[in-house]
Amino acid sequence: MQAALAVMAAHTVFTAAAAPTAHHLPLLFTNISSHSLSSLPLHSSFHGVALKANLRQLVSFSTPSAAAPKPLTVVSAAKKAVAVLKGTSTVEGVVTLTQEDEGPTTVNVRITGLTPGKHGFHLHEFGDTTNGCISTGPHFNPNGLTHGAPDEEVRHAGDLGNIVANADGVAEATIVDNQIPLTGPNSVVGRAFVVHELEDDLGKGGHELSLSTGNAGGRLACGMHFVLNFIFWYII
Ligand SMILES: [Cu+2]
Ligand SMILES: [Zn+2]
Repeated sequence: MQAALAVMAAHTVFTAAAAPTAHHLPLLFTNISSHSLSSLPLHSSFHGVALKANLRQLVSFSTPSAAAPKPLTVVSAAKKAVAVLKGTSTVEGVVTLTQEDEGPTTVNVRITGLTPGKHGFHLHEFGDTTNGCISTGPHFNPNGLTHGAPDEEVRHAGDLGNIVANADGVAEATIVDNQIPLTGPNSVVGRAFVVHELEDDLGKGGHELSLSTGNAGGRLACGMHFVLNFIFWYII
């Protein structure tokens, strides 16, 4: 039996109205905007599961055959997401995430308008910015642990430590982390990144807030407008 490896990428912007029936569309590309999904009555942890089912159906529908479509076996998937951070100040930025299959997530961060030095950077629980960054809630913490450094076992999943702004107020960082996958129950989709006014003390500052927030001060900018872009490698 011969098997060939092929690549299929996904690229379709779902609107809130189209999302519930998206699996009927014979499209090869799928971009999921959590900004539009957030208006749907879905719990954020549900997104990854729903997405998987829809995408598998998309793959089946797209088979170019007059006969009954043969199910395709997805052997690898690269996932990508983007969040645009904004706030009430001049601080703004873009966070890009990529994940190969079930491997670690690579987070590329570029934020401008900061004061030089360290700033706490976290994934917060809710992708809700209706009341500014405060409505993103606490640090994403599915395991019920206390706040910590990203390289420690005891940490919130959303604890990504500090990013460092240079003299021009620009912070650029690449973070590789195992606790913030792009799909599944602990998915980043439907949550928000937040950059803070102050340095995160990583739970060691001895302040009353150290074990909950790292005492990182106010929330300068936040973003939850994720777009998921899947690229599949599958056997035909
Ligand atoms: Cu935070
Ligand atoms: Zn935390």
